[in-house]
Amino acid sequence: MNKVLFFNPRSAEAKHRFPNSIMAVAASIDNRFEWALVDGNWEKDPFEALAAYLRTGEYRYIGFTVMPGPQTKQAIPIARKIREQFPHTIMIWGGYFPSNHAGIVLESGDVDFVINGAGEHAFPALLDALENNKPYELIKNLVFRSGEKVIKTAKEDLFDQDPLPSLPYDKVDQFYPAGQHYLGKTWMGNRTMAYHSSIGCPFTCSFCAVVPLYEARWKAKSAELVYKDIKYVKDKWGADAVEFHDNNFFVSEKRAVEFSRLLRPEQMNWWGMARIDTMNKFSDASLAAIRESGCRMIFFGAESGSDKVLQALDKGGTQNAEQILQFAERMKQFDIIPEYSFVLGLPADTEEAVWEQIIFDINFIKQVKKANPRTEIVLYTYSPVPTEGSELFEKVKAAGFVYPRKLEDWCNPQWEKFDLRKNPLTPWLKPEMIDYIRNFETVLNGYYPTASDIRLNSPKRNMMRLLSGLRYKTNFYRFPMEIKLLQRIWKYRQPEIQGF
Ligand code: B12
Ligand code: SF4
Repeated sequence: MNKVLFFNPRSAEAKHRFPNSIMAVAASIDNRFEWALVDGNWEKDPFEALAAYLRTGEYRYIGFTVMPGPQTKQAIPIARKIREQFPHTIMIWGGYFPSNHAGIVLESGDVDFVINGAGEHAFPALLDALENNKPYELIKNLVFRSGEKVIKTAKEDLFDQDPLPSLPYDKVDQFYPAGQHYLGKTWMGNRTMAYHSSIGCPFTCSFCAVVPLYEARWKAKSAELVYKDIKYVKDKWGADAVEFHDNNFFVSEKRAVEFSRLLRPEQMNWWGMARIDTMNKFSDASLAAIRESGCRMIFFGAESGSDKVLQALDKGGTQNAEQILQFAERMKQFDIIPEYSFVLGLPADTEEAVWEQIIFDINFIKQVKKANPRTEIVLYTYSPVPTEGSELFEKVKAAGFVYPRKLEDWCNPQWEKFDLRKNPLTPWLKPEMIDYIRNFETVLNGYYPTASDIRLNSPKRNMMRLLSGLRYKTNFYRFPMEIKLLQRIWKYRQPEIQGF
């Protein structure tokens, strides 16, 4: 039987976490195929590490997981080298980048198959077909080339998560001892683990990359199973905090509360992502139970303070500006820090309208801070994802925005910045607007330094606040060099780039 080699390209500079994407698909073939893992986060020369396995001649299949940004930067050139030096290897990519950009990935000629969305059924089915020379054309969630054509098969319904095979923690530990590699020091704990307890999201926000993959579907592991996995990692490797990487952990109030009750005796801090309108419906008793179990901070997509923009973003219809402010206020009584992300720089009919929206949202963010100064703010600039058919994406295309035409172009520094949602190449967003947003961000981070930076002690925080106060209060954000200098010296962290 041929073996399978998995590659997790470098995704962060530090604080590496369990490669959950690879672990989910590796679990699905664990009892049928021998497999090995190369984690680009831990290899000086990841190509060499992969090549060492491939030279044995035992590995016919190689699976890459690729999210946009830094992972593409490592994945693209390495895939090319593998194609050149090991041409008989069958290369299969999965994850958000290839799922959303399958055409360009396959047209490169370096990748043979893309798994579009969930891989737990599609991947073993594909390997079975290839091993046994059977047709693969009817396997769901698959994209491949047939001559010059790119063929996308039907999407599979999301399946129940509990019956899936257990995550291969012990096997991963053999390649990269988990205690030293996958539990990091964060503001929540000394040995923070990452866990992914549900797949997809039931909403259809028009700017979000999750929508084309999971088409408004969501399936979760039961509270018991999530607890069992976390307890396993705690008992075996000493995890003392958990980051939930689910797109939307809190879809079910019942599950969140059940899980909280189970976790409470373990005394672990935790963090997850949610929607404001969903959580605002949670009872006070539920929110209290969640906090008592160790939940310290929750990430919410606030997106904008304008109801018109929220509508254009298709935020589900029930989230509005008033609610965003009130909810920030409500979280104070539970001592849970709300972490609000905003998407600035959406397309509008005129340049003035783009400016107006930016200034409006910046002022709104200041209102949020007034309502609850502990609210953490994460500022993104809108980087289009191909949410085909949405009004927003139609507007984006009409404005002349185009994605790179070749896979290797995604490695250009400008497209990397696009992925980081810091400096998108959208035609309506002028450089001075980006400067304005980034300068405001610097002043905001100076006046309200993030609670998640464990290196910033009180004197440093006070110093930054003092330095930024006048600018913040007078809306003067231009050239905040003095704050930038301090942030550089103290290596101020940005959660959205450097990991949660
Ligand atoms: C963890 C994570 C990170 C971490 C990386 C962790 C680390 N320390 O190494 C950090 C914080 C660094 C990060 C950063 C970024 N991330 Co990120 N990240 C995630 C997150 C939350 C979880 C990924 C994960 O483990 N999923 C769990 C697995 C089980 O799900 P999955 O990946 O979808 O895998 C399934 C399928 O896709 C498929 N599959 C996946 N891989 C493979 C491989 C093979 C071979 C096969 C067959 C199948 C397959 O099968 C799996 C099981 O069904 C996702 C959101 C999410 N919930 O997935 C965002 C997400 C992938 N990130 C995203 C982005 C944009 C980024 C950034 C580029 C930008 C940003 N500002 O956020 C930065 C890059 C900065 C940087 N320095 O790397 C976006 C991608 C959006 C898009 N346009 O496609 C996502 C979807 C978040 C979002 N909702 O917007 N990220
Ligand atoms: S609620 Fe969040 S994860 Fe779900 S579609 Fe909207 S932005 Fe995406």
